[in-house]
Amino acid sequence: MKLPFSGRALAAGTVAAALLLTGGSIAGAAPAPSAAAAPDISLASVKAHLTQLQSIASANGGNRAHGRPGYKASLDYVKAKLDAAGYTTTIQQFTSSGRTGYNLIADWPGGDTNQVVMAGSHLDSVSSGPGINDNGSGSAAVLETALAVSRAGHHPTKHLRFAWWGAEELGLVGSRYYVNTLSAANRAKISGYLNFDMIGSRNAGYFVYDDDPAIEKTFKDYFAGLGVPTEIETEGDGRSDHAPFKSAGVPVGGLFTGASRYKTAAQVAKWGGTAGQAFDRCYHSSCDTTSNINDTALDRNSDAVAHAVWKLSE
Ligand code: DTR
Ligand code: CA
Ligand code: ZN
Ligand code: ZN
Repeated sequence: MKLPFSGRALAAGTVAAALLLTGGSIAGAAPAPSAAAAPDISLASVKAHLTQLQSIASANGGNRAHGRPGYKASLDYVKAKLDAAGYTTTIQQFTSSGRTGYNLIADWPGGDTNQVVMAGSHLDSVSSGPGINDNGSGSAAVLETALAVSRAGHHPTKHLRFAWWGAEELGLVGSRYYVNTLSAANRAKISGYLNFDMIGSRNAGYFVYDDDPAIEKTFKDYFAGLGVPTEIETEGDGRSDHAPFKSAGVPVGGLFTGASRYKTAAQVAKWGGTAGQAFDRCYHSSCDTTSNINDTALDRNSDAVAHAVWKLSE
């Protein structure tokens, strides 16, 4: 039976309550939820990661694609930051299209490992460009959120796990490999998976995945608090790394600022920008560089990533 995010927490809680009633002891009983709010995620820090990813692409044939030196250099950059911040990192290796691919998994020590909240993004680009919006933006926001958890010495009730996927552009290969190689028991421990793929599009829209209701509400409430209207994400089913988790019955959600579809006049009225133009006109192109980022969208979405990680793991 597929439980929604809120239901999984409740189920875990119910078991805990049952044990208490029977006098059973629960090692690590969940403390009262912390009211701590997520810190502001610095746009400058997120953009500093994008500058590094741009430099990596420039030094490696102009891309960070699966199986190319730029991808592994990107992974090594992210891993070094996380290792220095106290994460337990794991590199998962796989093969796709005859080339070696890598996922990076980073566990934050502590929390109830029977309730794992995951946040992830694909780190690979297409071979035609550096992939700064697609998907340096999601990767940098997830990285900076993970670093903020460490800087804050934050220890939520649930266990936090962050992931950077390989070979998404070849068909969700890395995330599918991760989900398919999880045991059923470990898969059932994942309370929810949050996906961030393209969250800084120049002609940005603010789209929230309409999958798990509790996760969707967390994002929509956050943007409502900013006075930013959102729309549900309609083109994404099966088109990014949340799909393998959803197929496995894990509650999923995420954010998206748009790719090659055109922004409408009605959307311009909500969000500004340019009607009749793609949300990201450098989608899968060589011009997807650090100049292809909307700072306001990247900042708002980075803060939304942190808000959801704090809120859904408390
Ligand atoms: N498949 C992603 C871009 C993408 C296109 N539509 C959606 C919807 C939701 C998330 C991502 C996407 C890529 O090219 O990496
Ligand atoms: Ca911010
Ligand atoms: Zn892409
Ligand atoms: Zn992408």
